Amino acid sequence: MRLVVAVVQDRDSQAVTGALVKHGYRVTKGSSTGGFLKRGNATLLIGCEDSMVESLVTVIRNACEPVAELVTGPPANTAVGMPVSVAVRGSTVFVIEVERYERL
Ligand code: 2BA
Repeated sequence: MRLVVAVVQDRDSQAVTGALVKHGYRVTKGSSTGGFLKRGNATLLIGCEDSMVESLVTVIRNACEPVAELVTGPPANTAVGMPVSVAVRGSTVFVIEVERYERL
């Protein structure tokens, strides 16, 4: 069993969760905020069998905007007033081994 944690951009979150559910995955979506740009994003928790992880990553990749977004401007709420130019990717994915999984 694995727990996949995927941070996706707000604009892609509905498409990604919809695609995951359509492909049979169980998903929990939480609202989150990126620490650098202070923009809203979504953090998805998906528990699945090891053998399903690769196809899960493919589903996420296909449901996100393919082109990384270039944001130019100062990150909000920082002391640094300098504009920044960063490429925001479709998704950042972590795969964690699960010791125990129960649905009670
Ligand atoms: P943010 O933290 O708001 O980061 C937005 C984008 O700013 C990042 O895009 C990256 O291109 C850039 N960036 C972030 N931290 C930076 C730093 N210390 N110096 C220079 N540039 C920096 P992505 O890498 O696509 O990340 C998108 C969002 O995914 C992040 O939003 C954050 O919410 C999450 N994320 C990415 N990597 C993470 C990690 N290692 N741990 C936890 N969350 C992560």
